[in-house]
Amino acid sequence: MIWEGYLQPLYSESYTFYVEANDGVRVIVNGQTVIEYLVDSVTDLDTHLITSKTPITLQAGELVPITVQYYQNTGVGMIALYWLSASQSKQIIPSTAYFNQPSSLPVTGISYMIQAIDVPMAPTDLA
Ligand SMILES: [Ca+2]
Repeated sequence: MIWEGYLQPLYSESYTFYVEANDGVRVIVNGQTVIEYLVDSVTDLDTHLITSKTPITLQAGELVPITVQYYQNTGVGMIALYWLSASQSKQIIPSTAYFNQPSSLPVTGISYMIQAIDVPMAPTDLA
């Protein structure tokens, strides 16, 4: 699954990104891969909490392209994306900071935390 869009930070500061995921994830901000952990989680109860290797400097109010690539293998699937800077407390990035297009209004009405549980297949032969 791939999400593509734009982020609008509040501060002209160096940002660190965090992803909590089950299973694998890659995050690209402004063309720079900041998180890459394409690894299955060990169990359904386990999530990876990955911190970006290198902080990335963003400008207040300027839209920066972001791509999140995610895959779910088996069992539970979830992903949450966080950010942190000197003035920005660590939080799940709110929908008001996401834009579909550089000139559009913020994305609204969409949850950016996804949790899904595999539904076992029903037996097909009950004879
Ligand atoms: Ca999983």
